[in-house]
Amino acid sequence: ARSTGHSYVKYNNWETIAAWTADIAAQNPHLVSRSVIGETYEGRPMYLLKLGKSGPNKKAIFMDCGFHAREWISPAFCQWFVKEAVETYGKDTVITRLLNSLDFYVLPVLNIDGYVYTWTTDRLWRKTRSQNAGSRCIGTDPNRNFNAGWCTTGASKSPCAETYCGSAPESEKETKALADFIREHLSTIKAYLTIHSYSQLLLFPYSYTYNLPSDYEELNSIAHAASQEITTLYKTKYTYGPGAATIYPAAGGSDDWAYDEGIKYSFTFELRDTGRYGFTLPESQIQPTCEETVLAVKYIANYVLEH
Ligand code: ING
Ligand code: ZN
Repeated sequence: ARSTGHSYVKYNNWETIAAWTADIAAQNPHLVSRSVIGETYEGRPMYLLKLGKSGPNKKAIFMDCGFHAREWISPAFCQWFVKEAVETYGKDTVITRLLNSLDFYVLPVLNIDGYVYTWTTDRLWRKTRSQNAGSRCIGTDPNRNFNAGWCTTGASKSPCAETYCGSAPESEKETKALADFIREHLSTIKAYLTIHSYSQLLLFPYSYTYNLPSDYEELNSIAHAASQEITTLYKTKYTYGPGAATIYPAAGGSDDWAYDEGIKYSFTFELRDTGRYGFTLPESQIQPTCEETVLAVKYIANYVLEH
C-alpha cells in the first residue's frame, strides 16, 4: 500500500509494519481499529489491531505474532490474516459471520525490539533486548516469562541462555503488557492463539507439565481438525498435541498461562517448515504458509463461535 513499501508476500521491517497498522485501520474504519497496549524496553509502541464489526457482547479471539524475533513468518502471518479479513469481509460467508459475531485482537509483533535487532544486527536473535542485572548478556525469552510453572523446566536461570526465563514472571515490559491486556479482557476473550515457527505443529497445554489439561479431549479434537484443514491446501503435514509431549517440556509459555487464566481454547502454532530453511523461510513460502494457516484459524474461530 502507498509509499511505505509494505508487501504481504515479503518480510517487512518494523517501521513498515508500524506504518501498515496505521494504514489498515485508516482504510477500514468500520472493521479495524488500532490501540497501543504498552511500550517495549527500547520504547517502541506495541500496536494492537481489533478486527470486527461493532456489536454488543461479542466474544473475542486474541492472536499474537512475533514472540521470538527470528521467526519472521509469524509477523507475516498476522499481517496476512488482517488483510484476508478485510479483503474477504462481505464476500466470504465464513469470514463475514466471524467478524460480525466475534472480535479478533491481533498483536502483529510482541517482541519488537528483538525483531528490529534481527533486521539490523543478528538475523537469528530470539529473545527480548532488555539488560540483565549483573550480566553482560542481553534479553529474556518471552515464552519462558509467563507465570505458568515459571522456570521449573525447559528454561534457564542464566541470562546468557537462549531460554532465559527472566528475573521474575512478567519481568519484560512486553510480556507484562500482553498479560495485563488479557487479564483486563478475560470476560470476552475465549481463545488465545500464539504464532511461532518452525516445525509444523499445533500445540496446546500443557508444556510446563506432562499432566493433561482438563479439556484435553476437546482441545485434541480441535487440533486434529485444524491440522486437517491445513493439509487440504498444499498437503502440509502438521503434528498436534500437548506441548510437553509433542515438542518438549517448557515452563513459562503464554499458552499455558492463558489456559490457566481460564481461556480454554489456547493454542501455539509452529508454522513452516520442518527444518530445511527453518527460521529463514524463503519469501516464496509466505503466501502458501499464510493461506493454509488462515484455514486453521478460521476453523478454531468458527468452533469458538459455535460453543
Ligand atoms: N517453540 C516454542 C518455544 O517457546 C513452546 C514451543 C510452546 C514452548 C508453548 C512452551 C510453550 O520454545 C518455538 N519455536 O519458539
Ligand atoms: Zn518461537
